[in-house]
Amino acid sequence: MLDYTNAALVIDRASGPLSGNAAWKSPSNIAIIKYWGKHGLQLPKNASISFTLTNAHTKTNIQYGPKSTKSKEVQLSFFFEEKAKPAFHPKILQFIERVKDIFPFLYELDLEIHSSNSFPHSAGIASSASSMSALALCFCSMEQQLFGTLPDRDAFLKKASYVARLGSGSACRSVFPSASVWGQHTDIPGSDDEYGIGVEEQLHKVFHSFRDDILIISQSEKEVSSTLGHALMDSNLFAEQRFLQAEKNMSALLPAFKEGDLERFGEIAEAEALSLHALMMTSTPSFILMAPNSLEAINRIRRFRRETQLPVYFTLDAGPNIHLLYPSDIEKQISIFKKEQLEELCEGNRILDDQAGPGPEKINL
Ligand code: 2P0
Repeated sequence: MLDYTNAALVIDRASGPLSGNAAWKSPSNIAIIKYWGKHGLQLPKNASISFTLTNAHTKTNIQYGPKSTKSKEVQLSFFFEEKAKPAFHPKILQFIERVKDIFPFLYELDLEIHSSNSFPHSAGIASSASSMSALALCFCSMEQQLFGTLPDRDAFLKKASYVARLGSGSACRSVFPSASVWGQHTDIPGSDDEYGIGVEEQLHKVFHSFRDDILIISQSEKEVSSTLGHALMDSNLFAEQRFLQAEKNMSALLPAFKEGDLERFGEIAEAEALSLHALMMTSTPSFILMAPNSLEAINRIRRFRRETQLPVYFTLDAGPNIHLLYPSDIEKQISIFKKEQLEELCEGNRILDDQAGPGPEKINL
């Protein structure tokens, strides 16, 4: 077990200036082997692997200064897209509470947080991975600025991933380029339940810039919160089988990732997405998170693949939107397919193009 608690990280030991800012741009990610079911403090029931996205990201800037009151509470003001959003305070305060022994200095400063998303508000896209990873990276930068204790890049990212996990499980996979594994798995040396690891070097290069275009089938809010979704696994009749299935799928996916075996990759990606939805359908209460157009898109993708022999596949998150997965060298053919057959299935004909990318970026202000 890693122990990042550090009572020495308090302001009277700080070596740097007490005012400053820390800013990061951090991406969302899309899981290919899904995390669904957790235990303890944000620990996964099975290992998962995801592509780190590029265009879907959150930018967060924390301006901090000496605390202006004697209150023991965290002094926070939060702005989302330049508007004060006190409604977001409880979620951020809960996150800070969870990391209070890791970053005790957060309680000794005034914090003004500005955040914005690159993707539209009402796109039905979960923002917890990008927003929580951006916050975690900012907290680590503040530690480095105030105490100089995180100079090493690998140690910095490992801690950021650990901390991001405490904000939202999937967020711990957002801090590495191309792809990340979270959760202990026998086939992956260094994998751990407490933080994600980067696995870019284990991917064939066809996957380095793999496309993930998001078909916005519905832009409404998620019907099932991830908290509820994970909790439903505690009583799902198929849970134990599911965790075994995920483990096997990971073992089968890793060689496909290494060799660039697109067919095997696609088969596993689709099976994982449909299993995730099957689990929600068989939970009590039960949820059907696909919409009629999700199913129509899946059928069209499979038909197009059969007819053209092109390696285009899909995955889904816990919602109706379809993620279209394909290698970048067939972009032209897929662009025509999207225009002719998929756009009309999307709300406002909306498709957000994205791809695996370089991971978070520090913003120097
Ligand atoms: C994943 N999802 O692996 C899976 C697949 C959605 C479907 O992780 O409660 O927001 O914050 O740890 O990470 C969504 O759940 O859940 C999720 P919490 P999270 O990406």
